[in-house]
Amino acid sequence: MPFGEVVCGSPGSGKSTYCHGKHQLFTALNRPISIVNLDPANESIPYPCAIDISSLIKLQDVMEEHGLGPNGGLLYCMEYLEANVDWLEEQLDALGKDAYVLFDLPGQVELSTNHDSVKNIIGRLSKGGFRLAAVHLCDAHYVTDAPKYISVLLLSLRTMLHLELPHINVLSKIDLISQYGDLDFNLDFYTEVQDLSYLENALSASAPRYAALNMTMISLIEDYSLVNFETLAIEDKNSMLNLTRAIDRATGYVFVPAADSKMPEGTIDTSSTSGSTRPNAFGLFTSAIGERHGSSNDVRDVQERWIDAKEEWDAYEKVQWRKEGETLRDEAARAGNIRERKPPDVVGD
Ligand SMILES: Nc1nc2c(ncn2[C@@H]2O[C@H](COP(=O)(O)OP(=O)(O)OP(=O)(O)O)[C@@H](O)[C@H]2O)c(=O)[nH]1
Ligand SMILES: [Mg+2]
Repeated sequence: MPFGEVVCGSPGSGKSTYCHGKHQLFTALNRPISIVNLDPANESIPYPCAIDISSLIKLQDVMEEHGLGPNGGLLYCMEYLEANVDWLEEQLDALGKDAYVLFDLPGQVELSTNHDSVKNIIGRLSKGGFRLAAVHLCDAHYVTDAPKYISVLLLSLRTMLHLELPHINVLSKIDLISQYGDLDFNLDFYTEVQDLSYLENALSASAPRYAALNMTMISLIEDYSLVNFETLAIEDKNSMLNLTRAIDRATGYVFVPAADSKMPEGTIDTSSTSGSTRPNAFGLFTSAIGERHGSSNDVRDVQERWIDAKEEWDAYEKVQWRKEGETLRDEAARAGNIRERKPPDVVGD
C-alpha cells in the first residue's frame, strides 16, 4: 500500500527544500520516494518531480483567463485539481503500490487551515488506500518571540484540526536559531509546549491591552493539548533521520519491512505477499513502535548541537568531514595503485 506525506507550512518555511533533502536521503537509503509538486507557482523546482500540477493547469493561464491575482489564481488551481482528482489518482497509480509520495503544497496557509480542496483531495487518496501524515513546517525563529510563538501554536492547532491526518509539526531551520538571540527558556519548553502561563509576562509586556485575550488563547491551546514539535536542520543527517523515524511511526511505515528483510522463521507465509503489503513481523513483535533511538532524538541534544555548543560542534564536524574526505581520497588512490600494478592478463598458454 502506498504511503506519503502532505508537506505544508507558511511561505518560505522550507517545504520544497525538505522534499529535496528527503529525496536525497531516501535515494541513499534505497527507499522508494516520489515527489508531487502541488504548487503551480513553483517555477524552479529543486527536486526531481514525479507529478507536477503545472501539467494539469498553469497559474499564469488562470490569472490571464479569469482576471485573478496570484492568490485567487492559486485557489482556483487547487479547486480545479479537486474537480480533476481522477487525473492525480491515475498518475499516482502509475507510481506503483509501494510508492512513498511527498506532496509539496503551496505556502498559502489557508489551504491547510480553512479551504476545503486539499482536505477533500487527501480524503479521496486516503479512501483509495494511501497512508498519509501531515508534516507541518514552521520556521524555528518564531519561538524566539512569545507573541509569534503563540501564533505558530494556533496555526499548528488549526492545521491539525482541519486536515485530520496523523500530524507532525516541525520547527524547521533549527540550525539558524542561535542567530536570533537567546531563548527565554530551554528548547524543550517550546518543542513540548510546556506550561504556557510562563509566557504571560512576555506577552503582557508586548501588548498590555490584550493580556486577557492572550491568556484565553493560551488556555485554548492547553485545553486541546495536541501541539508539539520535532526539529529539523535540513543539512544534518541525524536531524533528518530522527524526523523520518517520527513520521514513519505516524504513518505506520515502521511496520513495513525493508525490501530484502527476512521474516523470522515460521511467523508468517511470505510467499504470496510482497513489498508494503507484507507485514513487518519483526517490527510488530519487537521494537518498531517502541522508544525512538538515535542521536537528535532528545531535544536536549538538539539544544546542545544548535544553541549551547554550536561553534564547537561545527568545528568538530568540519574535522570529521575532512578526515572522511581524506580517507575516501586515500582509498581511491590505493585502488588506483593496485589497478596500475596489476599484471596484464595472461592470454592462453
Ligand atoms: N539554514 C537553513 N535553511 C533552510 C532550511 N530549510 C530551508 N531553508 C532555506 O529556506 C529558504 C526557503 O525554502 P523553500 O524550500 O523554498 O521554502 P518553501 O516553504 O518551499 O517556500 P514556498 O514554496 O515559497 O512556500 C531557502 O533559501 C532554503 O534554502 C534549513 O533547515 N536550514
Ligand atoms: Mg516551495
